[in-house]
Amino acid sequence: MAKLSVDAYVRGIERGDRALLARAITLVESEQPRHAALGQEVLERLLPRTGRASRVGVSGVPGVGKSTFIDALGMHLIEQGHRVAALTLDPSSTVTGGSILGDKTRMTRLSREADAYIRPSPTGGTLGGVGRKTRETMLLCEAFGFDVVIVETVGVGQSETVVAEMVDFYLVLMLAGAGDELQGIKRGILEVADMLAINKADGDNRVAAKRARSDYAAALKLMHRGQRGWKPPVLMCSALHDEGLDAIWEKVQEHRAQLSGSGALQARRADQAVRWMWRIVEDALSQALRRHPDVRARLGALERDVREGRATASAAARQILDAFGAGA
Ligand SMILES: Nc1nc2c(ncn2[C@@H]2O[C@H](COP(=O)(O)OP(=O)(O)OP(=O)(O)O)[C@@H](O)[C@H]2O)c(=O)[nH]1
Ligand SMILES: [Mg+2]
Repeated sequence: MAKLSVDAYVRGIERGDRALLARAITLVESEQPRHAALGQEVLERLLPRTGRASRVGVSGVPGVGKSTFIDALGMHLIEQGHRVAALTLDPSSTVTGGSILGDKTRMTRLSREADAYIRPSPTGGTLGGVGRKTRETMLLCEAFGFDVVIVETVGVGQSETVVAEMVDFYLVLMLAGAGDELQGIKRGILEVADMLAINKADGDNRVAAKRARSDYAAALKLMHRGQRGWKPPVLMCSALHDEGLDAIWEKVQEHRAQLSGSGALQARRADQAVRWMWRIVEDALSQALRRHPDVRARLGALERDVREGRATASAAARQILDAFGAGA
């Protein structure tokens, strides 16, 4: 890749050069410190152009229909004059893995649109790193002029919290008839969701979807969530048959209007930015610790001692921290 200056990247993105957007994202994602630093400079320069987009997270178990949903919703939004970026974050796959390629093909309509941009977010590295890159990619897309950024993530493990921490609106897609266990739905996801939508509410599945809808609505009510005045609604849709998507988007806008009016949107983003800062710090600290020669020299033996009951976890932890020079 020929070297470009920070200026060239910034100007390229300002004038809407998609190839340069893609290259800037690659820089930000890079594991190579020099490239990553250049990416940071580009991002810093573009920061004033960010912040204007609607940031929406779409989560749910594999196969619930996230990509189909984003494809269909994205088309609606483009018809309304929006410009849509869709980022996919899947901690269980790598960029070269099948599922990412699958995502491209599953958003077939959106991927042909000039006003849309689809980009898989690489995983690998630590979780904080994953979230960081996706978040920074989101900011680059905003600076480029996408006014809706949708982040797709499988709602398992910690990726859901990482994504919830970078969006304005967190939508969880659900299936009717599948047990909560199967859907990996823990209390946690219900706590961060701004809306639940029962997808595949079509054909024979419609009745079950209605039942699931009232069950989840009741479950949410019991939780007494009204976080900053917003009560997460439970809707139904069929991404495949393009039903219920307008109603969902209306709710997203209602949420935005309500939170902007009260200043809660600014507050949410401010909290997210601070938490993001800490994630980066904690991530860097943990990497530095694992790389530290004195720590590395003792790690294997200490882990074995803990595993086999010769040392307590706290005693071993203290030795690791001492070796790192951070013992208290
Ligand atoms: N009947 C029905 N099928 C759907 C609907 N939405 C998606 N599907 C189908 O469900 C399958 C999975 O859809 P995807 O959109 O790839 O699901 P996903 O959640 O993105 O899956 P991963 O990215 O693998 O986690 C596909 O065969 C879709 O055609 C729907 O509303 N109704
Ligand atoms: Mg998908």
